Amino acid sequence: MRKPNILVARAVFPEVIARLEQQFEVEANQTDEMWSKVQFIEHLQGKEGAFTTGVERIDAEVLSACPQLKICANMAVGYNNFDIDAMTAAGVLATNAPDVLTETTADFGFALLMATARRLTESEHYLRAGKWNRWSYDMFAGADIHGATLGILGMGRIGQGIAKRGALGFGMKVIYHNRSRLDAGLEAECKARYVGKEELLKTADHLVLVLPYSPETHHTIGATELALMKPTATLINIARGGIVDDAALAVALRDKRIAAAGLDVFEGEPAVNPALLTVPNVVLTPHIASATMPTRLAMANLAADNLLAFFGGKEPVTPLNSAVLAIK
Ligand code: 8YV
Repeated sequence: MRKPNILVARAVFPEVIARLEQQFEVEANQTDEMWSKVQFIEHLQGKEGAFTTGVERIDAEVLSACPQLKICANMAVGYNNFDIDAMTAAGVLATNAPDVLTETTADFGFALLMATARRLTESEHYLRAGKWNRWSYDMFAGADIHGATLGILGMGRIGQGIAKRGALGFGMKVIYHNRSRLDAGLEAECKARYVGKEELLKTADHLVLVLPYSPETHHTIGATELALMKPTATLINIARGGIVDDAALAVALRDKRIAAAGLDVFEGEPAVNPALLTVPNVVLTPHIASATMPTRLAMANLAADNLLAFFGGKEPVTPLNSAVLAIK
């Protein structure tokens, strides 16, 4: 029997490729060469399935150039690289990779928060540069985590994981804002209090962003929102580039309108706004919140599970537009 053919758009674990090769004809970009959109389309043409990693854009242009395509499985929980409406209209199933990365990503959100509030990288650079020749009472004095007010914008699974770490591990007061309020049971579990967005911005000592990116959430944090925050506040973005207006943030950090920021995601990444590189009070990491080997392997296997289930005639594990399945 003919095996369905799929494209694996970026380098992933060889054992996951081997799993896929048992059921599919696989073209895998194991060199991890970054393809332009035109090159991506060239490779995708004639393929029935795609294994994507959260950056390859699947939109009307790609879909019309690749009419054989039936499913795109993202190895990421975020799926703003997918135009879901266009995919649904074209009858192409979209799947993502939620849950398996929740705790790892929440760990990282907390790590970035602590590194930022306690000025970890800034002080390490100082030490490495040989500038440390004496102790002083205020040297790299930062902000406390324990007992502080933790604000969370976007209270999905990862936001809830961060809330629990803050409340249960560090005795923080947790407030959150979300499109919809959590039910009372979940609020109690997270020890989190629902507030309006303005109160969140004004009250949080540390504000962590964990909301999905969409045109509606573009620049959720810009100059106006930054001006509402405490001058002592810390801002952490582990959500997506574009949620924060990076240019406005660089100005706010330079002018000390907020104390510090920790950023794992950037507008236009892997490019980083050069102004952010010139301010010392920011911790910058290259989109690694989910990066532990067990978690990345689980994410890759989940994307593979979705492809295998779909072509095996079974229910995909984490579909995003199941309406497509009903039509088939
Ligand atoms: C991914 C992420 O590593 O899952 C997500 O949405 O942002 C990260 O965990 C990234 O999207 C690349 O796949």
